[in-house]
Amino acid sequence: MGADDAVAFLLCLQQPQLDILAVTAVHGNSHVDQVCVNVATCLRNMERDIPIYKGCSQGLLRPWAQGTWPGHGSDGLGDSKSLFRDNIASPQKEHAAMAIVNLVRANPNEVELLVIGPCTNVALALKLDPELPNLIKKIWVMGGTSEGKGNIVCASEFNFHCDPEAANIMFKAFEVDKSVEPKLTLYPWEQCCNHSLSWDFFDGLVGRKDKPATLAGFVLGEVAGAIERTTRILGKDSFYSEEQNAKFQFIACDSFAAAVMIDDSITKEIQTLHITVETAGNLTAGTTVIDWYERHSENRNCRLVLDLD
Ligand SMILES: [Ca+2]
Repeated sequence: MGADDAVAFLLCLQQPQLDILAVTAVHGNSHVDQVCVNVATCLRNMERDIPIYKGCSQGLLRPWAQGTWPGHGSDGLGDSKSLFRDNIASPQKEHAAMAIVNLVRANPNEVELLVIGPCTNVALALKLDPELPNLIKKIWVMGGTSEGKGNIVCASEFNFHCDPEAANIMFKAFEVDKSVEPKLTLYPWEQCCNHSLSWDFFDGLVGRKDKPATLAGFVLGEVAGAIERTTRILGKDSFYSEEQNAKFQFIACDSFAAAVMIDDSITKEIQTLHITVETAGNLTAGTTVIDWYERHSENRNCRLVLDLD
């Protein structure tokens, strides 16, 4: 869990219509053990109790590659001292991949997955139980690119680059006939940049400028603290130029995929097509390969979000 994962998680926790069965932790912006701590810390602060399952600490074939973007903070949770709590919840004994299998099996055609980190746990679950795509209701993924503008290497987005093999397995598993609507919706990196929120709006959410301070607003302000120091405030922590800061403002990538899951009607443009992920290549591991003209694929597997309201 990095800072934007935490924002997405807070958004989900604020939706009374969502019945959140579990949180499955995976390597990514933080080590998987730290991810479990971060999830438990968010839950404690939000006064919620949801089972946490610890998953994979590295990719299927690749070691853990921690991102270096400072917006997550060194702990992935904004380096907030105010969120620290004693006696936070420990993960369940079951592995995250087994938990996905068992929860989906126990609730056939009812479970939706929100995938906002590397796809390793999901790929492992799909290999443990190849029937899962028939039993999962929907799967919402933040990752990849729609225009080839990588954010970790030139051609690849972070989540897919961390575990290209897992992302490849996931897309393959959700292939369906062209007459059928795919269950998988992908929210790509470029659409995160295209729909950044203004810092004025953020100030309202976290209870500044005479807006009422809520519990969720307080937690949001803390988990997004390093994002704010990195991308808003010019100074020693600032990662970008003043011009870049002004252009992009508040981008909490994973929260867009969560928002689309919560209300699919906010999408303005979706293209249904076939996607796979490059697993080789010196420069392109994890690159999203899109069959834009449907010349190379017998089937489809993805609803690709290309614009939001
Ligand atoms: Ca993430």
